[in-house]
Amino acid sequence: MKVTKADLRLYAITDRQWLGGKDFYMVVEQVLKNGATFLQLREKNATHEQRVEEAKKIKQIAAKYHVPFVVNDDIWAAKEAGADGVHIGQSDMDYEQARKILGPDKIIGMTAKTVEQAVQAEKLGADYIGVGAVFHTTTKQDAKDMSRETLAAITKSVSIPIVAIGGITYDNMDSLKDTGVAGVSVISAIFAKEDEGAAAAALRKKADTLFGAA
Ligand code: TZP
Ligand code: MG
Repeated sequence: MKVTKADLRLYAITDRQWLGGKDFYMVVEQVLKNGATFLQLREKNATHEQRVEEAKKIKQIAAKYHVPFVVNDDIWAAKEAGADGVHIGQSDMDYEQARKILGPDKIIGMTAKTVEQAVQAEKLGADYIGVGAVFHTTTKQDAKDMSRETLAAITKSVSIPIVAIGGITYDNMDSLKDTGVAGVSVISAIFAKEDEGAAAAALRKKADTLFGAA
């Protein structure tokens, strides 16, 4: 298994818009040093070339902390930078293409919002699934939050590990405890904080107690 449940305990997704003048790579390093178990580079406004350069640098930092590192959407950037894999949305085409480009050993994560999509993602060969939005979020404009019942039904329907996403904070993550998720995936709960490292450490500690220390 390329991605374990423990890998998904605290899944950090980058978003530069929150960082102001801070050094992106220093912040990423703080987040990894303080307990993030998975990292996704998600920079929607970057060009492909910028993304490749960023991914190359982040790959080194993630490797130093033995944390799996994937690139959002840009399969070729993941390939060119030698990232551990890619995270893609809801398209079979994307999956087939990504697997062809990256090969059997790389991680491909997919997003799912329904049981049908989750089952399909597992069937295609996805290594893990991101499910959400589980709470209201303003970070992704088109994200709609789902019921706890839908989330639990999705986790029951597949055997690959699932990470919850969308509007998750230190205070609200308790309600995800018995939904079957392996962990939580966050953007603003880390990157919008003054001290990103401290935020990651607190989230990790709580995630370990909620989703089982490993
Ligand atoms: N996909 C579904 S919700 C979301 C994405 C990328 C945004 C999550 O951001 P935040 O700040 O953790 O709510
Ligand atoms: Mg996407």
